[in-house]
Amino acid sequence: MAVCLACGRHQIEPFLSFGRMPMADAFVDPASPGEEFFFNLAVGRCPGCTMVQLCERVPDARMFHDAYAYFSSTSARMRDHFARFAGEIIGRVADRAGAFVVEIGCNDGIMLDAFRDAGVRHLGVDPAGNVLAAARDRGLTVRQSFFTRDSAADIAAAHGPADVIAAANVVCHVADIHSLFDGVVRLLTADGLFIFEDPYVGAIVAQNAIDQIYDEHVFYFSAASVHGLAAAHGLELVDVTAQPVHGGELRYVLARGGRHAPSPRVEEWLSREAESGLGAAGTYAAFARRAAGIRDRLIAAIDGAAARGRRVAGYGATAKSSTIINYCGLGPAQVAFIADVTPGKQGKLTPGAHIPVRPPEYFRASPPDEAVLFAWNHEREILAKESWFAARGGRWLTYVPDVRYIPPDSASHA
Ligand code: JHZ
Ligand code: ZN
Repeated sequence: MAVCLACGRHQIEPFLSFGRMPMADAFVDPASPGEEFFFNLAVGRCPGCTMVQLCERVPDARMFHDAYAYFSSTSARMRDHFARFAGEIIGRVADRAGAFVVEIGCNDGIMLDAFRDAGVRHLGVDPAGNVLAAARDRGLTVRQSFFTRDSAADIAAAHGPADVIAAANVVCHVADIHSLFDGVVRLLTADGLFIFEDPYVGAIVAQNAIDQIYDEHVFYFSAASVHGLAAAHGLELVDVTAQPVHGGELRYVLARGGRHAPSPRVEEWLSREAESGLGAAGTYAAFARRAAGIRDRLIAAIDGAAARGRRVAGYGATAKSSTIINYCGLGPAQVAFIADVTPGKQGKLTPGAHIPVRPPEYFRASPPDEAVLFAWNHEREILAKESWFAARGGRWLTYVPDVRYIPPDSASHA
């Protein structure tokens, strides 16, 4: 039994176990397969602070290294999202001469571009050398390291305090969350803001997004759990807004206690969560039961397609897909290949299941009859890009919030 990483006071209560799972971004090179690393993927809830978190973790250095598989700039819609996010930050610091913005986990620089263009002093911090090289090539100022209490002190000494510290899809990845928060407290100016966004556990539960659960996602935040975490570090949650990306996220704005008047939205989110029972054990027990149903229906849909002689492939070799694919026990016999635009994933095999990853050109040259949309959070972008697929009779299959075809199944296909 593990102790809660957030409050350190209670044993986590596991509510969903996927069994032995590979690392979600550990694509296998068929030329040098090596030995894959497996761990027990299970999530639990803290009965004290309600933080949802992994019960067992993979060491950081195994996940975030110089061959990191995910490049943030692969989605045009996400580029727009981050341009808007950066625009809001630039608006907040516009009146401060020499303002300094730090982004934790900047990846290939998808958000920092806007600071460079606006002439705002910035620093991107990321442990993964390969994605950071892409950011450096874009003329961005970056530093290769994890963001910890020590590296934050080094950054403060070298560059001065930060007016804004931003992070997107990063804070929920950091098991040593107290080191990260200590670092934020050290680096932030007196009136500075720490703004971060991550998948919202309320959206994961509401949408049955079971594949958001994988090694890199250590925490599944709510307004209530972030509120508690902030308070433990003398910070205050001063704003919360919903973001329609990655299946539904919350963006949290934190400041030193008493320095910024909180928006009424904070109370609204906290009461909404309390009223809906988001922190309650029963919410997660029910979620775990629905997970098993989705697995069974997805296997049935894919087996049913094969029984009708239809060829099935996938689209988007996402980190998320590792969970659903391995949980369903799928392999290349069921899903012939997965199309993905990321050059570093192409030619590789998916973790555990060993489904080949191919470029989208292969999907176009050799289209399947049915395509499982593993990048379901990019549905609009991908279906628009590949509109020819449905037009020629291809069918998209998704499993969020439940197993269904897009557009809905019709008798003509049966
Ligand atoms: P996408 C990663 O998760 C890992 P993943 C990480 N842990 C995290 O939290 C989120 O990102 C932020 C491809 N694609 O965004 C690119 C196309 O091929 O759902 C990606 O491989 N064509 C940091 O991997 C994948 O799909 C397209 O048109 O679950 C999408 O991955 C588009 C839009 C994407 O995140
Ligand atoms: Zn706790």
